[in-house]
Amino acid sequence: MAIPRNSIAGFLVSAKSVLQTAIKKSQKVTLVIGNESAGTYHTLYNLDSLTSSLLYAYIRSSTPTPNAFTPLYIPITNIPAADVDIRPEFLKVLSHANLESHHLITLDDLPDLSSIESQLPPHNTKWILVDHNALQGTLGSIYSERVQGVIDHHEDEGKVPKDVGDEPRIITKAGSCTSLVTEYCSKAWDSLSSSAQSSGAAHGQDDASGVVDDSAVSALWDAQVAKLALASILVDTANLQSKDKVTDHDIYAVKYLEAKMMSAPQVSKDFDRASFYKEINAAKKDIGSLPLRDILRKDYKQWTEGKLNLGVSSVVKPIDFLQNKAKEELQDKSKQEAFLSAIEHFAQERSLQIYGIMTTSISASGDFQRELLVWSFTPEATQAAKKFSQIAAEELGLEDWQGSGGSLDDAEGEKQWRKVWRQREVQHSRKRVAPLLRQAMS
Ligand SMILES: [Mn+2]
Repeated sequence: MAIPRNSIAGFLVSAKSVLQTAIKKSQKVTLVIGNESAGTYHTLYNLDSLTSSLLYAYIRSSTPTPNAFTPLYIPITNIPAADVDIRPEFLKVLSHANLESHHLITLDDLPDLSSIESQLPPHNTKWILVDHNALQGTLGSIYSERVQGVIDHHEDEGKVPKDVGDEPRIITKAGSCTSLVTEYCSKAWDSLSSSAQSSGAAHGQDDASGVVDDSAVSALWDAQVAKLALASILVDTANLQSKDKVTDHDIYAVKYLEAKMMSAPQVSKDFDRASFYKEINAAKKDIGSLPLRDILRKDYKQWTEGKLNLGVSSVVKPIDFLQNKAKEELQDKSKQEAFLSAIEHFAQERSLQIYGIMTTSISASGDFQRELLVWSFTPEATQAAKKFSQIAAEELGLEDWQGSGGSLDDAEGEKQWRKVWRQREVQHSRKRVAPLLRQAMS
């Protein structure tokens, strides 16, 4: 039994309420989930995971197989609700499908992790993985036996059973997992579009469309979902220009999704692939409206070496921007004081002995540039930080830095130590800088 056809927004509203009822009344649920954000350590969860789960759940719920575990597939966005708002590219993409962050079903909508086993017992659940193929973390420890289906473009970890019944077990190379989901769902989606079985009741909910007949409504809903999916594929393949990423799956999916969009003039009339790609990509860097704390935790990783905790934030704006941001938030201080007190607080919240900030930006003359800040807070950490500045100086091309508000260095003390550099060897990202810091700590 298929659920009545609806817009993606309407679909998510019903799916959220079905999940709430299922938790309360101990009913069965089918959950579709993307790559996890790996707890407090880093934030991998990206657009591809989001749109893969939305597309799969939306199409499969409208066209379930007769012996499906449940007719409804609920897409779980594998991050807390608060983490949606620190991803401007999510908000931008969602807006193209008439969605807002509150529509998403996030980890906050699952029961409290301490009681999750009692409120959402494993035998009541079936999980489909998209954009990864091994359920991780707390969810993995409770539900990994209940995974019965996967579509992914990472290396097969062999965790998903070979026999997954009516669900797919597709793990193959593609630029974007969303391309594989599109391909898998295309037949079902086409039958859905052609039957245009939109429910009469749903018309009232579709406020933005202003259309009346069923096929036009259905075409608009299709186009909105297609645009969501398209955004991920374009971002993951650099607008199909990245030679080492693009596969035939991606090329097929982009064609397919654009055709779906073209059937709804409201969506397709101003559409241009290159400018759409540019718009979504620009949104990733549009962090100006976020509070400083969210900017620092948006792309953050943490490690422990011996007794020392190290945290490193990567930021797509220069330190001057961060100082001005801090000043806006703490107006009675100078911008240096405001910035330093904000980042010290950030490090304290996470019990860090060493905190680093790596920035990337484009200079006025168009050059890609990097800055690196390292701050140690204890004598032991200070030894490590000084050691880092010696062993890494040459490889990273570290040069003294001065911002518009002057130097931020405090390189005299034994207890605390702080230094900001311009990093001339710009090819080295956190993937290289963090190991160098950890090496100095051990
Ligand atoms: Mn992916």
